[in-house]
Amino acid sequence: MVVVKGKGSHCSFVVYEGSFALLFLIFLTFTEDELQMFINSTNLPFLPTPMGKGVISDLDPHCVSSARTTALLHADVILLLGARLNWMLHFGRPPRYQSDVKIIQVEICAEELHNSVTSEVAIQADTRKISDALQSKNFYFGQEEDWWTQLEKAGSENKMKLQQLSSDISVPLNYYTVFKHIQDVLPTDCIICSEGANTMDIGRSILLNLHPRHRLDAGTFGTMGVGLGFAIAAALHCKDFSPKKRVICVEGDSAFGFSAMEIETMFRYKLPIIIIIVNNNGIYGGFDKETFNQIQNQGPTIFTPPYSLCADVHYERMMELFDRKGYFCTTVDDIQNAVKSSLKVTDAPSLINILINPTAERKEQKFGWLTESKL
Ligand SMILES: Cc1ncc(C[n+]2csc(CCOP(=O)(O)OP(=O)(O)O)c2C)c(N)n1
Ligand SMILES: [Mg+2]
Repeated sequence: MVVVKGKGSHCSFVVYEGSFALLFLIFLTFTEDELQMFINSTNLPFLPTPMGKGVISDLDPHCVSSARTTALLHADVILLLGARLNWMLHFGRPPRYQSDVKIIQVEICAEELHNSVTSEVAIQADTRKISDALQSKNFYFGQEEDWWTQLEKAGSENKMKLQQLSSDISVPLNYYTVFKHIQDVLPTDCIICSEGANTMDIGRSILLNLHPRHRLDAGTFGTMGVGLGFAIAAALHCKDFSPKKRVICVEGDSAFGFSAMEIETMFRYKLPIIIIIVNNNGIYGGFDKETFNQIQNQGPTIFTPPYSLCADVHYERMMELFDRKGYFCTTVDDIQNAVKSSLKVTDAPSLINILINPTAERKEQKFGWLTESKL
C-alpha cells in the first residue's frame, strides 16, 4: 500500500499496489495539467464522467472509455476526483462493480462524501488542493500488468464494433454512422452541447473532446430542454473570449422540442451555433411515416404510443422564420456538406435536421437492462 501526503496540506490519498486502479475525472477541476502529469507518471487508466470529457483528452492512451464496462467491473480501487457515485456511475455498486471495490474520494461538498458507498478514504478538498499529492512519482503501473492487457483487449473489441456500425452508410442511417461522419468534419476544439437519450449517449462515445470544459450535456439530472440554453451561454462566452471557437448543439428530436424557440434568441444575439437534430421520429425511436400514419388513422389519442413523435418532421424549416435556409439530410454526404457549409456561417445559427432510421438502436449493452427506457 502506498500513502501519499500532500506537502504541508491536510490532503492525502491511498493507492493499493498491484491493484486495478482507475481514475474518474470531472470537468470543473482546474487541475488538468497536474492530472495529466499524474497519469503520465503513474500510467493509470482513467474514465471521464460525461462533462469531464476533455479534462484529459479523449485521445490520451490512458483513456479507457471504450472499455468502460470492463474497467468498472474489475476495478479494485477507484480514485474519484470530483465525480460522484450517482446513477451515471451506477451508484458504485454491483453488478457494475465488485462488491468490495475501494473508493478514494476527493470531493468538495461534505454531504457527498460516502454517498452510496462508504469511501475507504474520503478527502473534502478541491482537486486543485491535492495537486501536490497527485504529482507523486512513488508508484508506476507497467503496461504489462494483466489488467492493462484486459482493458486494451476490451477497448479494441469495442472500437471494432463501433467501426463496423459506423461504416454502414445505407439509408436510413443509424446513429453511429451519423456521429462518425459529423466527427470527421468538426473542428477539434469546438464546444459540444448535447441532449437526448440515444443521441446523447451514443454521441458521447463518438464525438471527441480534446480540451477541458468543452462538453455540456443533460448532466446529473438528465434534464431535457437545457441544450439550447447551454449552447447560447457557451456561444456568448466564445464571442468575447474565443471568437473562432464554434459551438455545436447535438439534439435528439424530442430534446430539441423542449426549448426549440431558443433559436430566436440565437438569431437575436447573432450566435453562430450549429444545431444538429438527430431525428428518429421519437424518444429512443418512433415509426416510419407510413406506419405512423396508419396508427394515427386508428385514433391518435388511443393508439399513438407516447414515445413516438410525428414522422419526418422538417425542423430545418424553422430557419425560414428568420429568412434563412436549414439543411435536411438523409445521407452521409448531405451531413458532411451541411456541417461544412454551417461552419462558414458566422453571424447566425444553422440548423441541420438529420433523418435517421426510427428503429435504429444502441449496440447491445452488457447491462442494457439497467439503463433502458421504462416506457
Ligand atoms: C424535463 C424532462 N422531461 C422528460 C424527460 C424524459 N426523457 C428522457 S430522454 C428524453 C428524450 C429522448 O428522445 P430524443 O431527444 O429524441 O433522443 P433519442 O433517444 O430519440 O435519440 C425524454 C423526454 C427528461 N429527461 N427531462
Ligand atoms: Mg429521438
